[in-house]
Amino acid sequence: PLQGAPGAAMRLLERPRPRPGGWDAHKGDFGHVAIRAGSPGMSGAAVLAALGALRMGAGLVTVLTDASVRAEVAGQVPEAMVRAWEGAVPAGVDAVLAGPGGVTEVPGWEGPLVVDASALREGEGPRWMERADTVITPHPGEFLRLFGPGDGDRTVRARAVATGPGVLVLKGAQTLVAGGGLAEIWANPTGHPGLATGGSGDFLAGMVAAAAAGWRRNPAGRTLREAAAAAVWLHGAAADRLGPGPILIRDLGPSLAALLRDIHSEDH
Ligand code: NPW
Ligand code: AMP
Ligand code: MG
Repeated sequence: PLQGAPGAAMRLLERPRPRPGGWDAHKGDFGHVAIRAGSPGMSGAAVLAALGALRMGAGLVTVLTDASVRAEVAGQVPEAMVRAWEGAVPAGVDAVLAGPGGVTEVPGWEGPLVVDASALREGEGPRWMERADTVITPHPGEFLRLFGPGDGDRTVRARAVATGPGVLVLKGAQTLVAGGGLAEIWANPTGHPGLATGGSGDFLAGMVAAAAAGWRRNPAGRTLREAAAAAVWLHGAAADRLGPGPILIRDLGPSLAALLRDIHSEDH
């Protein structure tokens, strides 16, 4: 059941609807996602984030990774361009994801940004929530690292920290979406504990980054918060479609593809 402070404005996310030129349009409308991810021992996080972005429909994905794992990542995702990180985001990128797989620094990038995993550094939560065009995707442990301990349940805490323009995706069962200038909290009804396994959040972060790139290409459609929420809903629904029980995260890819095909064909 949903928990929240008495009288708190809260509602469940609904299935996102396709819109031409929106987050779920043809791949050319989605734009170019750069993924700053991966390090020795954690190249898989970069691979899964790239797959999440591509399955969400990103037009182009460039992975910017540690030179030592570049070939490993490239071998797993031939659809993505994979380059060694050289200190800057290449020209033409619409949205950047930073953090999965041990990446702690975020490049000097002013555009749409998704911050996840290792880039969610201690005490830096308030700074992210003040940044426009930004989505942060902490799990509860990362949330604690970002914002420190506080009073109240996670809904109360999400509302308390998400007062600026940044978007907060607080992951877990019934992931919360907050911020972006809206007081209402959204709770995600999709997904199951099979998602609680390595790589799940990395795949989601890639999906959110693709949604952010789509938003950048078509800002008159959904808001960034709505785009992020759509990715959260689809990530859970792709898991639901695989049935209950443990999930191999890369299987979310084909499941998401089938789900998007259904959503598109119902709409046309
Ligand atoms: P505890 O002790 O487990 O209860 P970290 P990470 C807590 C990469 N990966 N509710 C947890 O608490 C990621 O991308 C790479 C409450 C612990 O204190 C990152 O870069 C993979 N608490 C890096 O690994 C696949 C929770 O948070 C701390 C919680 C580290 O990411 C795996 C753990 O957080 C992984 O994605 C919850 N639901 N969840 C790859 N194949 O390359 C966690 N905590 O230390 O940031 O560890 O999330 O594994
Ligand atoms: P991470 O911890 O970064 O790998 O992210 C885990 C992902 O799995 C997030 O999208 C969570 O919302 C999701 N997840 C974890 N546990 C559950 C659960 N019990 N029910 C639904 N989704 C979950
Ligand atoms: Mg994670």
